[in-house]
Amino acid sequence: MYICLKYMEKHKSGFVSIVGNPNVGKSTLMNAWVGERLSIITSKAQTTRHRILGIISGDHYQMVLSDTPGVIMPNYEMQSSMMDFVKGALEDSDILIYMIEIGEKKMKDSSLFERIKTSKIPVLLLINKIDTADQDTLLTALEYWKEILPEAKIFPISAITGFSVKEVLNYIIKILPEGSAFYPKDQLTDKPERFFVNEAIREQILQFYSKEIPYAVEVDTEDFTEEKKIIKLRSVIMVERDTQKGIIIGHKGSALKRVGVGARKTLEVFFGKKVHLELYVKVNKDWRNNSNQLRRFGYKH
Ligand SMILES: Nc1nc2c(ncn2[C@@H]2O[C@H](COP(=O)(O)OP(=O)(O)OP(=O)(O)O)[C@@H](O)[C@H]2O)c(=O)[nH]1
Ligand SMILES: [Mg+2]
Repeated sequence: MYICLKYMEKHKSGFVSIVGNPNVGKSTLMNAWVGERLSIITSKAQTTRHRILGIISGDHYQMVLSDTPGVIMPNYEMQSSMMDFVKGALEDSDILIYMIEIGEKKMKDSSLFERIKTSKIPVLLLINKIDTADQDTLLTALEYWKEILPEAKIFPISAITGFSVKEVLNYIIKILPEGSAFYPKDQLTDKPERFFVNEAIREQILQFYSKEIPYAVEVDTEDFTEEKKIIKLRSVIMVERDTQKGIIIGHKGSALKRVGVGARKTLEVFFGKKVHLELYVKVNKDWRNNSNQLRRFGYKH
């Protein structure tokens, strides 16, 4: 009797987390691998505030990626919750991706870095943004990091140009543990549709407003009604103070309108449908330090 080995390939699955300093390109890499804009990307630090799963499945594997907030030393309760997402991701991963950008020397929280350094699971160190550096800078970085993290497998990559992005994915699939799938094979993420609406609006706010404004903002989508040809949305932009409300709205509502138009365009591509978006602005005093509000917005469980 013949048994064809090809068809006996064992199924692999595992949790893979991407952690690192803010703005190094974690979300850019996750989106490139998943092939969807699951995480918002901006040039500002602390763009990602939640742990966002991106599920990548093939016939013989499933890799459950976690994109996480950039590591910081928290000033607000919200930021402490963001760091709890990072710690949670470190705790339940099978494989850890520690992403740095070229030129970077250390993590913003040394105790978290110690955990990565002494981690019992495989660690991949991805040196991102190599499209911005010359060969000498890269060689210096490789030598530096080999000494700091001798156990890690190091890959220089460019998440934006795609350099080595596929190779790293193939390597991870190779070392995933054996096991069955955790999620249905056609599922892409754990987050509900409203989450992506909130994030698309926050992305516009991060892009358009300067200084503290984007960090004082939270978005809550109160109504999500899907009809045959259109999705109707009503979302509230929450700020901490009256002065911030005025800035968000702008002269005769012009600034708010710009946010709405930008978010609508993003969401029409994301959902593949026409979108009608109504935006409101409300003051929610000191929400970043209020446990109940943080629970309501999904920062605490
Ligand atoms: N030149 C270059 N820029 C990159 C690369 N990858 C990401 N970026 C840019 O770096 C900035 C930050 O990217 P994100 O993916 O939002 O970074 P992040 O690590 O998720 O940031 P946080 O969510 O704030 O922690 C954006 O402007 C990206 O376009 C890369 O390979 N090369
Ligand atoms: Mg991010």
